Amino acid sequence: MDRYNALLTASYGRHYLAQRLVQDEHGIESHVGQLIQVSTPAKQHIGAVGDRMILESTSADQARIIEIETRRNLLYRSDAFKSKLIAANVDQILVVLATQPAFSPDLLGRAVVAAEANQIDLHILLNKCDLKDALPIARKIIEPYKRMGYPVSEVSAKFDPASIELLRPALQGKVSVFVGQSGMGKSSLLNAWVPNAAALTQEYSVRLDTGKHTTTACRYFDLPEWGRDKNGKLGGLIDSPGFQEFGLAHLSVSQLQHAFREFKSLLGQCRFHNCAHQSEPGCVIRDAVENNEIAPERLALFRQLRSDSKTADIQIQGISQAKERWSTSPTKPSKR
Ligand SMILES: Nc1nc2c(ncn2[C@@H]2O[C@H](COP(=O)(O)OP(=O)(O)OP(=O)(O)O)[C@@H](O)[C@H]2O)c(=O)[nH]1
Ligand SMILES: [Mg+2]
Ligand SMILES: [Zn+2]
Repeated sequence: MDRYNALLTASYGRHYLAQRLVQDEHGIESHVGQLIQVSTPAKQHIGAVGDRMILESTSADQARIIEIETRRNLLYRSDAFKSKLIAANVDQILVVLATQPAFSPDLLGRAVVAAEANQIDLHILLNKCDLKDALPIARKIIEPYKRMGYPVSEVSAKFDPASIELLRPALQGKVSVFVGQSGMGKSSLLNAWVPNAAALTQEYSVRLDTGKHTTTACRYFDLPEWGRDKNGKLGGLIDSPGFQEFGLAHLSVSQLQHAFREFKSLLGQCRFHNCAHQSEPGCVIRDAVENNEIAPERLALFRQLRSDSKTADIQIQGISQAKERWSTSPTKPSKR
């Protein structure tokens, strides 16, 4: 049986598409050839776009998964009942916000926490900056993140090509995944950076049989030639469906604390070592909020995530069991 390495390039529910991974004489890797339909024996959502796999041919354009390679990272969201994989092995999260419709500050906060917990770089894109009226409010919500050191770029996918071009260096050689609510302009940004994206999207949906629900699939797109870094590695963009809820119930309390960048220098300084930063006396995090060093919304988000976290045990087990069954070891955090 023909076995080969492949990249998972699209997922829609339990349907996956993949392409063969090949290396040229300089060791530069690319995924090439027709889209292969990948079947999953177990009734499990186990693959994510960006996964590297060993496949075994079952027909000319179909294969089954033999193994999923150990992931550098896995971005997913979950609540107490289920989890949804977004992407694996990414270098950077692009959080897409818009001036209009107004974005959810909570979702922004959660995307930032997810990035930190996975040690994935994050870049905030404020799109639709051509709509000036709503710009001040959007800027105000993003301001605390700018102060914490997260890069923020103001763009207009539709009306400011220069703002799009300016970001090319930030994408070169990296695999970036869009995260954001519906209607923020993720696909518009994709189309601005990847001119053939619309055609490939069409091909993906025919092969995935998504019908009209193309936006519910996650899909991988290569950048054009400008997207190579100095070593020749070509960057990619993963378009994901918009979502309203970014559940992070799978993160432990300890993971959560460390995922709040501005808490880090204060951790361990509260009077109680297991301080929940609620109403305990001698809480330095609460002090920092009172002194305007930490935004109150951030402490509120931490408390919310902390209370969600308790209910997550069953789900975490589910995920690790699925991984064992697929002979992939647990996600290791990526090195920056
Ligand atoms: N004014 C303005 N409108 C934009 C801009 N970018 C995108 N839009 C519009 O915003 C709407 C949503 O854009 P999409 O790119 O489909 O948004 P999305 O984030 O991919 O949405 P989902 O796929 O549903 O998650 C479309 O009507 C776009 O034309 C922009 O820079 N300025
Ligand atoms: Mg879209
Ligand atoms: Zn405290």
